[in-house]
Amino acid sequence: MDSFRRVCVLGLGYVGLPTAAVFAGAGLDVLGVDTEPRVVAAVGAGLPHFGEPDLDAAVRRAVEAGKLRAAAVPEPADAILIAVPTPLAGERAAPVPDISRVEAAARAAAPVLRAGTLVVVESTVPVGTTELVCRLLAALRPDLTFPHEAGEAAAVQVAHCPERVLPGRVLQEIVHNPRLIGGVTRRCAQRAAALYGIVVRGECRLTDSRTAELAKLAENAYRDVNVAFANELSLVCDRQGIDVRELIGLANLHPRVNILQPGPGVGGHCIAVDPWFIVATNPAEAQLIRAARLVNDAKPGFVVAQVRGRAAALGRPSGRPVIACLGLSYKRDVDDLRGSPAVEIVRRLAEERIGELLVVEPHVAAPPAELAAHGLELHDLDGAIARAEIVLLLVDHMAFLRVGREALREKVVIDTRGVW
Ligand code: SAJ
Repeated sequence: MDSFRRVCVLGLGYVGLPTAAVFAGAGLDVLGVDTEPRVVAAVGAGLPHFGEPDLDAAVRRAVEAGKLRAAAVPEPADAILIAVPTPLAGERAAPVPDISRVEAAARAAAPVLRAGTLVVVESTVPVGTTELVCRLLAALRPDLTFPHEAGEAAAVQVAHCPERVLPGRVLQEIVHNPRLIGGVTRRCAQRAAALYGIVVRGECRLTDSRTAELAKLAENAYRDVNVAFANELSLVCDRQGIDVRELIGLANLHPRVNILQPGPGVGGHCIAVDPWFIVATNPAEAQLIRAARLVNDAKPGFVVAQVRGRAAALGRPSGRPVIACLGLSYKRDVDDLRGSPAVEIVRRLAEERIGELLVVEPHVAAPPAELAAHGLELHDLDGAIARAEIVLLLVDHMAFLRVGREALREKVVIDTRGVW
């Protein structure tokens, strides 16, 4: 019977910190490790450094119980989880995965490995990265054996168990989602399944590390392709003078059709990123996945053109109508602005000096630097709508759904989410 008492989580971001809190909540001794001193200080004090429902209480409880600690460097543990970001690098038209943080985490973990340690890569990674981590660890620890060479007899086990949690529902989904357990060998997968079995209530499905790596990428590419289909339909409908929401509602009456919703573009650090991990290594095969990325990346430009056109049609002598821009985050009811199409749209409107922009984002305290650089500040919802001639809804936050028809009367409304 495998027993895991001590777990070390490398990377205390939106996956690593909730994961650390969940294992600590199950009674394990968890050390959270991060290279950012500010993150270590915050977590050590029981305070998450980003917003996520129920995370505050979970982290505070775990720290108060002495089950969760934070540090800058790893300590020996029964299991070491790597949950660091894997962003894109290179040119925007043909980006490539940057796995340098995974490599750095593996290098940081190497000195504390011992016979019996399980290493799990949770970060979303290109196919082959888990085996690459094995090779890297083996080079640094010639005194230990690793599964890519020693197979089932290896002293250290290595697996890929990709996170699949949806921001906004992370704590529930860590526990209740089915989990992919990709072992470099069968024994690696079995040990990882034993670890996740402590907290995961969903099915733990065992496979090899390469299949688990591609399955995770395929999930996000699937969603990206489906959103791209909806976004492409929105362009077709715009040209044909057809209401795309009505169209999708009608098409979805078909029992085997389920079209997603068009929006201002696809943002965040997963769906807009991970498909490129497939394209970068399979450029000839991944034509559809690449096309979907390009369709979704072009959508902010379409929204900017819409606003430009509607602003010009108002015919203000100053040429600059007041535009309320509602929402900056990459999706509803989160405070995450990374890769957000809303931020891109507002920045491009500011660069082109289209209108006087009143930005509203109830989930953050200050505008991001790229908007502050244009002198933009945050405004309150009611005041911004009252002053605006054009109301541009970019994110379907709950707070915006309550805006009454009365408040929007005689305004030009551009609702990129179709909620009004
Ligand atoms: N979006 C639309 N229309 C839709 C659905 C989404 O425009 O009908 C947009 C959103 O507004 C947002 C973007 O797509 O800008 C992505 O949002 P999302 O809610 O689809 O996904 P993420 O990026 O928050 O989280 C995804 C999830 N993956 C899948 O649903 C397949 C999550 O389970 C993953 O764990 C996460 O990526 C990740 O970390 O990889």
